Amino acid sequence: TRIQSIEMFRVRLPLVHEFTTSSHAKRSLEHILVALTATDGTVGWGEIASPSGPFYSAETVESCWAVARDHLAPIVLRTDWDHPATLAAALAKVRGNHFARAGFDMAAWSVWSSAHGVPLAAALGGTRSTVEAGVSLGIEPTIDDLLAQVAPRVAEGYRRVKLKIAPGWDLDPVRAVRSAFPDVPLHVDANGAYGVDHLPVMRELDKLGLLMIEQPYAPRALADLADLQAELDTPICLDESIEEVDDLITALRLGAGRILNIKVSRMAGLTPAVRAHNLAQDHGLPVWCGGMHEFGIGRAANVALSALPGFTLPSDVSGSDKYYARDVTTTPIISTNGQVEVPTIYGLGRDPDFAFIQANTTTSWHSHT
Ligand code: OSB
Ligand code: MG
Repeated sequence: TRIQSIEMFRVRLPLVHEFTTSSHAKRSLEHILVALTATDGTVGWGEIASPSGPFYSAETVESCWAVARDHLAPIVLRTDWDHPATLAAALAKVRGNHFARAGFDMAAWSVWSSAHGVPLAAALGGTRSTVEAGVSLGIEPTIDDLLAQVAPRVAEGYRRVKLKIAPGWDLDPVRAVRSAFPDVPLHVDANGAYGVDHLPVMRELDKLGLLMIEQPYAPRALADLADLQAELDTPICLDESIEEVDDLITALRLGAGRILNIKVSRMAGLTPAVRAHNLAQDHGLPVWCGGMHEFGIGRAANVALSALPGFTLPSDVSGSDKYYARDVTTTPIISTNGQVEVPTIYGLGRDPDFAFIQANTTTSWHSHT
């Protein structure tokens, strides 16, 4: 396969509800949509879902845009590939910049699965026809505000609720949700905001019957995470710590966690995400698919990935409506009673709404052979 043309669109969409994590708050998101056109006319879309600021990872929308334009697009235009893994290997000559690379890897999988007439999920090795969806809820001004966010999601049938925590917003809100919704599977995500000095808080969290504690310590603190896991009954789930399959090998050796959140963006695309899934499965480590508030393109890729057999825990693949009044695809992703259908049509299974994308594009860029 040869790509003859690349288009990029910086698209800004407002969030229906402000989202706050341990590091920052956001009201709207700007993601970069990538469209690749092969010489045979097949088009594939991908999404670079980087946050605007360098708080989740070192990348920003600006850094993604520059790296995509100056380094990744030229590689895509000059590489001849028969499988997306070949293109991913060429893109991996660029170190880091995983969100930017993920957009192109995802678009290559879209091209490949369309050209071969197979659904993306099947192309990746997926076996499920529906995937289980959970929701991720941000830090709220008050516990009552948080309970008001949890109630409708539980009523909608989401399979688990994840609460963002940070020092000062942890035991009280989690206990309040636990007692208001005693049967809802619950987990917490600290985005690395704690450290070894917070062991007493971790011990209290350990008593709350949580499914997991996601990324309690900083991304590189694998040795301390291993010590913490040895102290706790609750599984630690790794997110920011695992950017490379090699990080997962280290984490498995150390025993730094018992669950893995696989994010397409964080891993640099679907190709390494599938490899991480396979390695985790070999080691009996349950995985689920994390999100970056993706628009419909990246969200469709997350649904396809979640169809792989090792994704045995509910993924952050909530319906588009949880974040956006209107999405960039002609049909939104819908969760019904906590289940999202895996498309059976070839390719990504969602069509971009081109007029809507253009209407919300702040900057676009085009390059061709
Ligand atoms: O850690 O999982 C995270 C969003 C931005 C940055 C980090 C994270 C998140 C989420 C969003 O939790 C989950 C979703 O996309 O539904
Ligand atoms: Mg996380």
